[in-house]
Amino acid sequence: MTAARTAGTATETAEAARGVPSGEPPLPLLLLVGNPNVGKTSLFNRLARRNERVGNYPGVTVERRTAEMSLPGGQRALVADVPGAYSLSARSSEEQIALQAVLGWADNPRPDLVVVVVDAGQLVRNLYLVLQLVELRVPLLVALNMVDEAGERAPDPQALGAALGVPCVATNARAGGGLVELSQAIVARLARAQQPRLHVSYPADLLRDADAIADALPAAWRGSVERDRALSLWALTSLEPDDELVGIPDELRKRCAEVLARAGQRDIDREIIESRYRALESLLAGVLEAQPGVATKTAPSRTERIDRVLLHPAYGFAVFLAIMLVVFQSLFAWADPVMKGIEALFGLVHGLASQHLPAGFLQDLVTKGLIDGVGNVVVFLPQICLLFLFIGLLEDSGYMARVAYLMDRALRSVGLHGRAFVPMMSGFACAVPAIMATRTMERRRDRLLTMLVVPLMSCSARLPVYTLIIGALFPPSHMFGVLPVQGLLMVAMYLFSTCVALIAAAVLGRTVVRGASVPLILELPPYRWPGLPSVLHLMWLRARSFLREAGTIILAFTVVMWVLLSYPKLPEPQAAAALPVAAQIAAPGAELSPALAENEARASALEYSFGGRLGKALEPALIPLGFDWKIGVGIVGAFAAREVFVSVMGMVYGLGDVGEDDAPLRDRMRAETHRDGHPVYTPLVGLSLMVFFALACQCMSTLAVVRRETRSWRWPVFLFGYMTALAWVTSFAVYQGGRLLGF
Ligand SMILES: Nc1nc2c(ncn2[C@@H]2O[C@H](COP(=O)(O)OP(=O)(O)OP(=O)(O)O)[C@@H](O)[C@H]2O)c(=O)[nH]1
Ligand SMILES: [Mg+2]
Repeated sequence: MTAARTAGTATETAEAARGVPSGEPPLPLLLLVGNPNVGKTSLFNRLARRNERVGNYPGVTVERRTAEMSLPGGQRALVADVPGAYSLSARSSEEQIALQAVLGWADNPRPDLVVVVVDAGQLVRNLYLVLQLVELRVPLLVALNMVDEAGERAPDPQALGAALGVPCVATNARAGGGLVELSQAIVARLARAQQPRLHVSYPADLLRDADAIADALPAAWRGSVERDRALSLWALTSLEPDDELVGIPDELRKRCAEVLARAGQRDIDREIIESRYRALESLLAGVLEAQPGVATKTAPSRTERIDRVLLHPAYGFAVFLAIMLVVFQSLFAWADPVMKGIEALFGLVHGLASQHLPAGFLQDLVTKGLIDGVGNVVVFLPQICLLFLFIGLLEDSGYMARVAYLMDRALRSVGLHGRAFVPMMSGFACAVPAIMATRTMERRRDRLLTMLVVPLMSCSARLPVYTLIIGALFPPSHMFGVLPVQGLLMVAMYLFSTCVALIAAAVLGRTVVRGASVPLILELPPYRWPGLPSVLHLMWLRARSFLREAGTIILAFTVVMWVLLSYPKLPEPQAAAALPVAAQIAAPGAELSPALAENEARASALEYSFGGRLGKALEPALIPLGFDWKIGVGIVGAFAAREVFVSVMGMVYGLGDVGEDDAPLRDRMRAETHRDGHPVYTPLVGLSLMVFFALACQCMSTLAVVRRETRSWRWPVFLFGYMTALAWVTSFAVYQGGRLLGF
């Protein structure tokens, strides 16, 4: 192996990071880098037989991942996948991750071979990064990926490799083409160093500037003259007073500032970029001249033709709304049979448990607490699966990026960074990865603003709550005879949350986190047939995490809530005394029917419990929103995780009412009345409740991830406060406004 190794403690750290027991020779480390959306993770998955997330839009991977792989001849190696980067300027945090991984900075082990993945159809743009890597003299190999898609436009790998002086292999990471050749090239390249051929001629002034700071570079970074020069140019263009790069010596920063001050009016960035593009143009002219017609495209491509409709300001939105409607209506229509099956299954288990367990505390805990509580949540599994199937199909086809394009104006007009789109869309699934996806943004201000509004997007945990309420209070019907009302309401909730998120961004961006917005330079990926395995894999991951959550957090809180709702028990004399009073309130002067008496006795017991008292204590704050104390209990439970609302409501009505014990929750909610006989759940209450759930910050994991990403408690506290206040005020406006209008 010829790769340079850092000596002493640096090597030890590197080996520890590779998980190699001391004493054994370290495994060679391959690093996959490249522009966003070129297929790095697809290649990583192929090489290491992993199943990491891929998607047809830039910025899917946001963290470094390492795995073991085997090479021809039985040799083992480590392969690492990092976020995509257009260059190594390190202005965004993904570029920083890529740069540090390439150079072995900040506790990263230094790679033995950098495999730069290139989109064969986008050569000019992709080669800029290749050129930077060549200049840094890192051991390099080019994987010319997506050759299937580039078709005739793909350059000849031999010719390109010869021009760069770097081995080059054609691959199709999606279908697994060219992998054997790639592995062989990796083995050959690990065994033998090769001098790259690509050379950039920079203006003499620039070279003098670079040489003026070269001796301030730390000794551990330095190498050949070319490498030192490349690092100096990098430092000149990348070091900024507010960058978050660690380990940069003060002397280097000082020297750069002096050179830049001396340069005066000269635009150093431009001089560098222009010189590099000149070098690339002449290189490509050489490579491509053997393939006439490669660079010139004539007929509009399939993607361009589809985009004429889907990006059209009017048709584009119409198609978007139609797609949303189809998606959400099918959540109701298609999931229903499976949901009924799951309900029946839990009913069966409930029945069995009641038969076999002795009556009393244990039976109640197991049947009413555990089985019903978890069953009421798990029943939404088919909808979660369907939602992620659709999200996966839309993402992988490249359509989601078009939605970003359509939304870009709206995003910018409220002061959000154009790149906020990816986190906002991911927010439809779950706020936690969405908040992590804000790492693609360069400025802290943009990241913060996006983090503060992403939790407003309707995540999949809200889906069970919406479905329960819509299913209970809005019977299936059609508007104008064709548009399904349930689906429309669901679309409305999603649009509502998006609009509120945009408005919140506009307000917060002008007050709490001020700053101007940056235009979106979004690269639209080509349309592709979604890869079914990766879509199904995404669906499975989500289903698994939903079930895991149902079996852990939700289960735990359900049990806690069950105990709170069951204890303390109403003392016997009080229970007896409560009856006539309750009956008197319920129907003055009337005979007390046994069913009503039983019902009232249970309601009094519920009110007497800790949970009931908590709900009662909150009732004054909730009545203006149209909620009674029982809903209050559900809302308290939901602050742990939104789905807990569903299980708590199941218990509240299971414990507090008589009736068919196995009647679905939505039927029981529909039948629930106040003591004066009015229904508790009117459509207006349902709407107010959905609005509350859309806007309140009821998710501990979200707060934890904001704390982690901002490294401060200030922002999660602020997030929680503002969202909860917003939820209360908006529900209040909806409920009171609706009543004024006579609903
Ligand atoms: N046709 C074709 N599609 C590919 C190929 N390699 C990857 N893809 C598709 O390209 C898209 C992007 O793939 P990823 O592996 O996520 O790309 P990435 O470089 O890791 O992307 P980021 O993490 O966002 O930087 C996915 O839709 C893949 O299915 C290929 O060789 N041919
Ligand atoms: Mg990736």
